[in-house]
Amino acid sequence: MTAEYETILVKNGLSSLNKGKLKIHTPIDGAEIARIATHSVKDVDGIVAQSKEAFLQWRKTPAPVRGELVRLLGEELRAAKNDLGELVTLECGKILSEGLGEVQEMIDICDFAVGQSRQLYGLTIASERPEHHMRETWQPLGPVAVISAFNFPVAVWSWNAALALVCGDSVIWKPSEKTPLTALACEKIFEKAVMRFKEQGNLCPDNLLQVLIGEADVGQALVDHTDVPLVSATGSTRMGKIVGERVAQRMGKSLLELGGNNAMIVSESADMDLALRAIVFSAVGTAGQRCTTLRRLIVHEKVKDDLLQKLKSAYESLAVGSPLDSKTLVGPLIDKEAFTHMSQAVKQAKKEKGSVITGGERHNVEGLDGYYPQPTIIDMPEQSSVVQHETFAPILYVMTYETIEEAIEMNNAVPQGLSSCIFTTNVKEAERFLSATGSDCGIANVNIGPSGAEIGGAFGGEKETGGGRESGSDSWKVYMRRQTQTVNYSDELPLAQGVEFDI
Ligand code: UN1
Repeated sequence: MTAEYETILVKNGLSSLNKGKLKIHTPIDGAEIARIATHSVKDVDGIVAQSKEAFLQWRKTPAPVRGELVRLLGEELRAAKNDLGELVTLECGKILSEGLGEVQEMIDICDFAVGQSRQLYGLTIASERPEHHMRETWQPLGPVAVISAFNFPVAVWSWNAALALVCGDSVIWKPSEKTPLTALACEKIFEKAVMRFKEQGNLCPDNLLQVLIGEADVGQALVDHTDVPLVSATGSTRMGKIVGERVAQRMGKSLLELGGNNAMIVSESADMDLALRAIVFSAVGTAGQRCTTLRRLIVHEKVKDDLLQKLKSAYESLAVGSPLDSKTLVGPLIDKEAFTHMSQAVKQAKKEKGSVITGGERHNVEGLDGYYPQPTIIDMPEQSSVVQHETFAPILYVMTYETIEEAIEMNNAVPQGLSSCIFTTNVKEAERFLSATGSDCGIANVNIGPSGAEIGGAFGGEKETGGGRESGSDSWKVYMRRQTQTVNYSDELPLAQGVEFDI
């Protein structure tokens, strides 16, 4: 391990982690950076029991006071932004600017959740009976399991945790086994916030946040636990189908944020410079490893050749290299397996009559033994099988269209439904894309790429993306139990619907 890596670990309070069976490698050059202990299936019961105990106390804390803890968490994250951002880069390989952006996303959701802590609004409802009150109240739910993926190792946890905490829930976090170090660093940051919260004279239960490190079997025990009313899981559709089914078996709630296969329609009237920049960021950023990554370019046949030519030269000028280097725009894929999937997809695309416009291979970065991908564009005759599939790599498939109706149909003709966008200066096309007969995705943008959403909106998608919504808007409601309350303050007992039942 280099001195630079060592410094990043030390700054995050993670020095000399060299015991345990889980080996962590940085995707930058494959070096082992830590060994850590893992939990086993038999630990899960105890962890859930502790979480439940924490919940039983925490739910009694007034919501705005719970918000104060999250405010302090936001402050601690501000202080830790640079260090944690570097750790994100070291552990998952995204470029430093994106690592920092990810921590900013955490800060943003903390701010949002603090405001939300004073706005857990219910309703008062008109009762059909005289001298009766009806209302809808949102109550804390219980221990919430958060299963996060390697590609947003900390932000997605914070979307869930910040809201769950103000809603009165405790949190058990199972990070990806590829990125547990960032989770351990966040646990330490959270502990600092708890300490300051207590110094202010507030009560805070132990084990409000617990990090559970382990493989699929440990995750499964958590998912199956009946004392965990909500499982929020981010990852592949394959994983989500297993989690969703298991949680449904025990009638729990799940919040699933799964694969995307996001498209951009580029109309004849589009501002091509704008489109070009948006395409490159959203298709190549994070080395194509966002669930919101642009994977399908649906371009009007009249502008295709020109756009492809510009794209090709933009792609070939991109700096591929160490994500810690500020000039780099494309870092490594997470591991060898990810590169194998990329190669298989390129091979399959060729079989399906695609022609590779640029890229397709591993990029050799002098002195770094990581899996650096060449940003890849493949011209496809149609949205054949490989295009239907989410491959977590910087591969952009390009198809053409003639009419806007056809383009929208193509946008919707995949199993996933996360994000989508159109580049156009034609208001009719834009509004059609945003209408009930337009994009079928959870996110639909005009003149903005499909990735890089702000936290203020609800984040998530339809179909195989899993249907969950997290982060902004009213996503907080999933972390609470909705209760309909009716109070009779009369001397009579009128029954609803006029039913008579005299005894
Ligand atoms: C993910 O890839 O799981 O919209 C989340 C975006 C980010 C979040 C991506 N704000 O691209």
